[in-house]
Amino acid sequence: VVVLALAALTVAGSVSAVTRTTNAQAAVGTLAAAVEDEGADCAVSGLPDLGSLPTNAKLPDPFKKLNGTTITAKSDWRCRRAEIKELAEKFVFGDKPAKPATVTGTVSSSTVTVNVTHNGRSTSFSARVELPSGTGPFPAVVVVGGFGADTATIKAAGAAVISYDPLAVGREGTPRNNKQGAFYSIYGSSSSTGLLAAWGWGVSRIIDVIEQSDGRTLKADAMGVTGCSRYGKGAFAVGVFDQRIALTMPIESGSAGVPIFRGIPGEGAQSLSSAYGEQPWLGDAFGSFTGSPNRLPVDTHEMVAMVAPRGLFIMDNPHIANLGPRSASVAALGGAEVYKALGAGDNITYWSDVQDGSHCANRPEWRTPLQNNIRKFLLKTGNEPGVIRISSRALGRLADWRDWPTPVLADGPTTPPPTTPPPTTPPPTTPPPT
Ligand code: MCU
Repeated sequence: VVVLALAALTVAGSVSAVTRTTNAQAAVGTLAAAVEDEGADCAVSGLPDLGSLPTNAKLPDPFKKLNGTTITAKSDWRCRRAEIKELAEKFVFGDKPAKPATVTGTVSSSTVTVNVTHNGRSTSFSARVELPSGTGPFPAVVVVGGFGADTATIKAAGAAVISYDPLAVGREGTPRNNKQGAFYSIYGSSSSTGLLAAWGWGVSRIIDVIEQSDGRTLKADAMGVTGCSRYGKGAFAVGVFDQRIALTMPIESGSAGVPIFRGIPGEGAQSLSSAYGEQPWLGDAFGSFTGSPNRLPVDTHEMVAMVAPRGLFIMDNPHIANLGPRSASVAALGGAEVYKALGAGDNITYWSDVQDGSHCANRPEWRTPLQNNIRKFLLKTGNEPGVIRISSRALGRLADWRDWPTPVLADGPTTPPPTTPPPTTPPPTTPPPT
């Protein structure tokens, strides 16, 4: 039974009220998948070629499959998500390869080490661990890069902090044809995969090692990720591409992060050509779209949707137009339609109603929602509903960007399981013996 509940959010000062309809949800503990790519068995066909992409000024319909039909059941989402993943890899991020042939390593109370061997090439990297007080095993939040995340609050909530240096896995400052770092020592310096997918690959390997450990220190099934600015782009990509991540928390991610690529005209966000050219964050294939985002067959609202139904807490700064906070709010609202259709509307929070305008500041407004999200998705001791708090300084309107409805998705499978039909003609009667 689906219970419809109307969650009216507080109108406070400059916050615009957003009213959402959310469905009752399944137990939070089961939201993250046991594997990195839960839809890997979906046979995706019909991926478009670069040359045949239509122009679409609106956000692509997240519910419409590559074959042109619209999904009708919640169970259809996993293979529709697999299509979006393929599109996102092909045209935006570059390929994020599956788990390499050999991943080994160690987990201690101070370090996670990772060793990878694949196709005759080897690499390794490590990350610093800080445990909260109390007795483990602990959930953990991977902090991408060295700034902007409130690590004290994360630990106070009861989660460990894993400080991950993404630059060891995908270095900045290299030309696209000579990428460097652990990822590229395995897949080659001319790999067309961008840094964000490479950074995501590195976090996935950390999770592999935690999974393979004795489980006494860190819990692989209670992992979160966060990071600010370019590392907010990274944190977002980590959560989008690894379904073992139970809670994704990008902060002030800007272009190549949460904001829709199509972009609100005149907002003043970092342009796609600037973001594409500044660092090889996005995949090489994205170069075809910096001047024509309307040809992209995917946009970031669908990357938000790829995180569904898992926990997502997007933090944004409405004071810096260069970060594209209005365009980010549209991505969040668009992706939230998928959360709602899946009955998981309570699992997404977007929060740009903050006072301090400094980039990557430690913000008091986010402490309580940060702790609530950690309790709900990592410790599994809370169930605070998600909220959409868009600052009126940086308000985007989804209605301007979509030409598709949100379907009501059935709970059961689309096609009923085959049953043996009852016999329609009575069996021939044997004539009585004469
Ligand atoms: C918002 O993230 C980036 C931004 O895209 C870049 O243009 C700028 O150089 O750096 C920002 C950042 O990472 O700041 C710490």
